[in-house]
Amino acid sequence: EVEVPESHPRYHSLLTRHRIEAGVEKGITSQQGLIAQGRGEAFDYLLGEETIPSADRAARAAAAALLRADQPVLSVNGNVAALVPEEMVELAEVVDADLEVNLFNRTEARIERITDHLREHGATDVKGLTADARIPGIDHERAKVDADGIYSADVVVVPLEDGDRAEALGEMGKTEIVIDLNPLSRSPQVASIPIIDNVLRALPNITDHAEELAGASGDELARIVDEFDPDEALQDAERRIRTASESGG
Ligand code: PTJ
Repeated sequence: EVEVPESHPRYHSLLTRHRIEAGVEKGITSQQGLIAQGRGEAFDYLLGEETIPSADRAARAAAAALLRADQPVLSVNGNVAALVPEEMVELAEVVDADLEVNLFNRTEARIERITDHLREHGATDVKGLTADARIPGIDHERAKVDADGIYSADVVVVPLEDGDRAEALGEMGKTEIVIDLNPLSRSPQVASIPIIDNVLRALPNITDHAEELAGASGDELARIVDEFDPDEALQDAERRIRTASESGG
């Protein structure tokens, strides 16, 4: 690992890049993951590299939806595994969700490596290798999911999901929570709860909200979910980005 001094103005951004690079070296993250990271960074820069208030409200709604769920599942891909393995395991514990490795560029070898990597970070049961069900309307490889995991889940967290799959999961009637830095991307646009934030900040934030809402009644949780407006959250993030780029960042 490369040493980055904490005083460096782009410390967090550089650290994140190194984690993704290390993920590629370990065979956890795909080459395309590097490109995705670069795209994400540009949007994060324009968002001020902070959790904007509308993204915080989305994270709270996500926590409420997860706590209310009968069968919540957190989907893990190569970027998420490299960036936030511990945070995924922690959120799964707090909201009693399953973890499922589900890849855009699916290979069994990478699923196995990510599963091991999550276990090293404290996960006990990791789904994704059984792949005995299919998401309807998606081409074969990308449709593969576990029957007792994403396929039957009522609430799914899909960070950095591709648009086709996000849409297909939504059509299956699931409450879909998407974390993506680009508010114009199709996946957050079709999500029930889009969180326009970096996974590095969004995941621990959902966990914090879930811990805080742990004693809330079912009615209270339902109210938090119902009051959340996805279009407003998307528009707010887009406005932030446009204002930042007009003023030169
Ligand atoms: O490991 P796999 O095979 O499942 O592949 C995962 C990637 C992410 C490579 C794959 O799903 C992909 O190609 O995604 P896209 O189409 O490049 O989209 C990635 C989206 O995530 C973009 O909208 C980025 O802005 C966003 N993004 C990138 N890094 C982050 C992010 N959003 C939140 N936090 C990040 N750290």
